Amino acid sequence: MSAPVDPAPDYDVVVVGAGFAGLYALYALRAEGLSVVGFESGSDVGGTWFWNRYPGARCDTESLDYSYSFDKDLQQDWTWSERYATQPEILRYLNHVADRFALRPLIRFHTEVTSAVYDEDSATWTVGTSTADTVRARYVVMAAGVLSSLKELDFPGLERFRGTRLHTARWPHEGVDLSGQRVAVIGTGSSGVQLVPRLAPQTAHLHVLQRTANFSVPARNRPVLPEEAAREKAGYDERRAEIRVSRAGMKEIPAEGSALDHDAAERTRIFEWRWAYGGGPTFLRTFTDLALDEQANATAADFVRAKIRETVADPETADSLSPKGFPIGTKRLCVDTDYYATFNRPDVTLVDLRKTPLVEFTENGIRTTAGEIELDAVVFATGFDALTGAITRIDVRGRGGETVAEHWADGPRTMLGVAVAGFPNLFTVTGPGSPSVLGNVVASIEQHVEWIVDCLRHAREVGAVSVEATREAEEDWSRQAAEAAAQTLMARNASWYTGANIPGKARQLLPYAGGVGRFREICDDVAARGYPGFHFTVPTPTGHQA
Ligand code: N01
Repeated sequence: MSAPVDPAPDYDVVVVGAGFAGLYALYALRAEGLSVVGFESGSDVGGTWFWNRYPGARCDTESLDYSYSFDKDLQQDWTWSERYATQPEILRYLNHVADRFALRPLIRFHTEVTSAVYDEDSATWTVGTSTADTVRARYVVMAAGVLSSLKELDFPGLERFRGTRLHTARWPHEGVDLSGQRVAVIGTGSSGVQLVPRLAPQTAHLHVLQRTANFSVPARNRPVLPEEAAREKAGYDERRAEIRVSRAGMKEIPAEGSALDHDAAERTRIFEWRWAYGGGPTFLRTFTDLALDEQANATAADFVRAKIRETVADPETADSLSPKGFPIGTKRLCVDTDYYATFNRPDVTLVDLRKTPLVEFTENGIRTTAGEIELDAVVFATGFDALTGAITRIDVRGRGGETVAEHWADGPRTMLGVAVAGFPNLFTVTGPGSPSVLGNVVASIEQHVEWIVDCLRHAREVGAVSVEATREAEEDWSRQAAEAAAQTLMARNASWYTGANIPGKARQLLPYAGGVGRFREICDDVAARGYPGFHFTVPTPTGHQA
């Protein structure tokens, strides 16, 4: 490490992506006085909420929490209309943020970042794109999303199918009219479960192709009443302060102790109350130990299975819809409005792929072992290469030409989910090894971006041209993340949380399971102690790095 340092890259920072993370990174870095440019493959801002326009798409963290806290006037001026905002409303919000803070001019749209190569001599990144655009920057901030890289569609014979093909995460912006058509939805995760009740009333017949039944709980969505909005806004500072130190980054109804401390009747009464009034994924926090203890977890799983049997009229369909063989919540809990009841419609058929596996696509539909299903359209709700895919699909090369994909071949290793050893001046927002998807991701995005800005300020104050996580720190954090994972049931099950949905992907719990509040404390402590675990390279007076 001793070479002249190039003083003049094109920008201080390149930000990849213009969703919640990218927009806030652009805002905060510019406010720090840094020159920034954003690249976004879409034609506009929004990220996840730009792409996932399928009917029924909405958030399952309460809107009051799933929104930026960095600007008090913004949070006072914006009023959410529903407890859980729809995709169009969240996209309107992000457009409002982009305009209000004049972020759009910083972003080059229709431009996908394809490569980022670190030059050790000049301590800069050269960022290549799908257009002719190439820029050189001191830092790169990856804000490309945690659920944005699509899982490959590897269905036999797919190219033969002559009907319409749709993907929930690439839904046509002009919408699509499926009325009177024979449609199949493949996939029953969060996207499929939201889509199915909305498609069923339109289509002539809807076939829901389910490989693994997952648990779903009711959203209990409702309008936000004006007096409620006023009350929440008056107490917004306290609400935000509370969620910053919370386990999941959102306001919650307190848990009722251990599930095993109550007798069966009392436990059921408490579950019933949550089911009716709680709403959303906080069902998993009805008791303190549902995510940690198999016996406690089984009480929640049994409760939801009983609800499915109560709701679905046909016992065989109810049985197929009942998840088996894994604890509730170890695959991301789904949140729905009328999902199970939709299977009581005569024009909806559940195709249980465990009983009748999908064989191939044909010209006219899909063949399972039970025969051919004739279709006009197929919707893929088949998921993502979560947390790592958006980074590894880019040719990111650090020291010695090593790629991030190579570095993570045996599973992602990071320092605090924000930095990767051997990749100086590269930051990942809500990357693997941070709480990320295990809670309100917007709260985690703000925490990570603010930490990155503080770190870059520190680099400037000490005159550093590069900052890099050390290998020892990365190893140590990976060990701590693995220890936190080992406390949970989630780490033991096959799901996208553990990389199991992508063939060949190394298996480990991708996010940090120690909680949002605890993670913030750890990050703040690292900053307060002058960034142990990070190496800051300061040029010597001769213009060389040391
Ligand atoms: O994707 P998923 P998603 N043949 O991976 C099936 C967030 N989100 O888009 O389990 C047949 O969860 C697969 O089956 P299996 C949220 O974090 C939030 O639904 O692998 N089936 C599964 O059923 C969520 O978890 C909201 O056996 C195949 C489904 O496709 C994450 O995004 C809304 C298959 C994929 O489910 C991803 O959700 C939407 C194959 N070859 C998304 N391949 C909110 O509510 C895959 N499947 C906030």
